Amino acid sequence: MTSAPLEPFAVTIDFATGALVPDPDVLDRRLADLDGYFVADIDDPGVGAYTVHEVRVPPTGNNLLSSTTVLAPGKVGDEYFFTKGHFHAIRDRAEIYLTLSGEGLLVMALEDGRTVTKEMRPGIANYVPGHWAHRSVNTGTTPLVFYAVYIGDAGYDYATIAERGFPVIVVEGEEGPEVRPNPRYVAS
Ligand code: S6P
Ligand code: ZN
Repeated sequence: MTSAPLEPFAVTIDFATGALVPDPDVLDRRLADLDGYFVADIDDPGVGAYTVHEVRVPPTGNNLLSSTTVLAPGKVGDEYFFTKGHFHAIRDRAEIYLTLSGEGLLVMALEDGRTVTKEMRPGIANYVPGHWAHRSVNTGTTPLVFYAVYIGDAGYDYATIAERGFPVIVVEGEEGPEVRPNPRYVAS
């Protein structure tokens, strides 16, 4: 069955702030929402971690959803701030991240524990194939802003990451960011 055509439209993206015009659906994540995700304890749960600004489109398999994410700089213990990270509920759904400002790392993991980490900086478009969980990490001192485009029915599986963690963590080392095994990772 084919659906009726949508009306073409455009949004304006501020590359520095991630704000959209129009910007009807903004999700606000605080450190409290990341309770249990970091190795160290969170000092101040009220601190803002990231916002997600969604372009409003029906979440169906014939559409492309998109959003900007604005991830604050900061650390909990030695770990840089990150997004929760998720598999897509429909596992094989792919996604593209285009970094607009800031710097960071995109950590991706398969369910068997294999990981790939890629640089995020303005102008880099990262391809996240289906089946790879993905988490963005802000390793810089300014907000990390990126634009994500994904298949509309991808959905979210947060529970697997919440329960098992990612196989690796990103910490501040002597000479910059280091990717290390996550001591709290629960292998399958
Ligand atoms: C959606 C896409 C992004 C993230 C956003 C926040 O498939 O990957 O829009 O939702 O970066 O991360 P998270 O892990 O909290 O959804
Ligand atoms: Zn995703």
